[in-house]
Amino acid sequence: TETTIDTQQDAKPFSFKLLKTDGMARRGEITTPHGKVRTPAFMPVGTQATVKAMYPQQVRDLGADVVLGNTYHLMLRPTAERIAKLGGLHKFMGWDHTILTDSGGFQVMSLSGLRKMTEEGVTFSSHHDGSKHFMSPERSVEIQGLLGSDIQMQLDECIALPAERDEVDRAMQLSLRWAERSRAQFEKMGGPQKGQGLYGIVQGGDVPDLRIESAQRLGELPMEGYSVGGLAVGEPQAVMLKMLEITTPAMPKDKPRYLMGVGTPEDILESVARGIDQFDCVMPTRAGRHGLAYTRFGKVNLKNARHAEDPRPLDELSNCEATSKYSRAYLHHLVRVNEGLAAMLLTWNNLAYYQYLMQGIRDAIDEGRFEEFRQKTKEDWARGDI
Ligand code: PRF
Repeated sequence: TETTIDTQQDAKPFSFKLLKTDGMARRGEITTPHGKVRTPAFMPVGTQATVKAMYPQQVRDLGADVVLGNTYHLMLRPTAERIAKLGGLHKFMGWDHTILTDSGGFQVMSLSGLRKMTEEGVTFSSHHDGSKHFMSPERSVEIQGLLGSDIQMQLDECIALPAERDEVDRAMQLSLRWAERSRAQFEKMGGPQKGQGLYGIVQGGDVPDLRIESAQRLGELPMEGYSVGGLAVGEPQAVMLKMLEITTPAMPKDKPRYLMGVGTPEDILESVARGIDQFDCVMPTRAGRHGLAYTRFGKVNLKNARHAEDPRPLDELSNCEATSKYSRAYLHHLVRVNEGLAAMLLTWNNLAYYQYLMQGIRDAIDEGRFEEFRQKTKEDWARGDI
């Protein structure tokens, strides 16, 4: 008989272990070809194959197990084919841990110029040079496979709120059909054999029965995980939390649940309390580049003149150097003169705070004191920075 060595067949399958629950909050562990992801997890955003203003090793040292990349940006520049030729996204960006990629559906809607949506897919013009491109559920999964993404997203249609029920229904049904096509392509690409995962995306806007239908029908498809999309798109926070309360009980219990593009520290805490396991958001990185620091005692706007002669660090008890070593006066100065180090230090601080929050959440669930942790954390934020 013939012996073949196929390393891809040896890959451990994608898996999710639910380790502990505390109320609706869940502690878990995802295993991908690039290691383990402790959940609840915050995934720093690395849209253009970089978490802006951070070295990959710094992101890792803060406790991130996974970063997010974007199909939309990378397909335009430097292209998925070029990244594949260079050995895949992990090698390209120097990140040897898990990578999750968004499918491009959301970015096409929010960033591209002219676009035309059909059953087949979406034709759009690049926000760089106006060049025309086509994205289908199959093409999106193909690109994510070329990138070598460990956790891939189906192509979906996310619409802004408020919207008419008929429009929400149409986009949700289209997203369900695209979920099936994405799954077929993922299997064709050998994703399961490589130990990768494909997540379906629940849509349904702010319409309860559409959310439930989307979650249930998506749950019948054999995905490695399920995302909640179409929230944090213009609706009040209370509406988002209400939708989560309705949606998560209709989702599979034995698979990870990812709330896309969320959010503030408070959004994260409240969403964990409603059964979410994974998050991503540009908030900590973008705010860091705009002079805003997240701390245990809420937000600090370092542009403000009140920091000009303040010798205190942001939080002397933090083990992040950016947070504990540099004075507010210095950070204020760097922000005011628009130095690159301002973005570097504040992004570092913000990602450190987000990962500190996630570790606190995980420990609290492990020890069955999530509710107490939630109250204490909110009290600290309410106290404000003094
Ligand atoms: N779909 C996809 N990506 C997303 C969203 C979505 O609905 C959101 C909505 N908050 C953020 N990112 N594919």
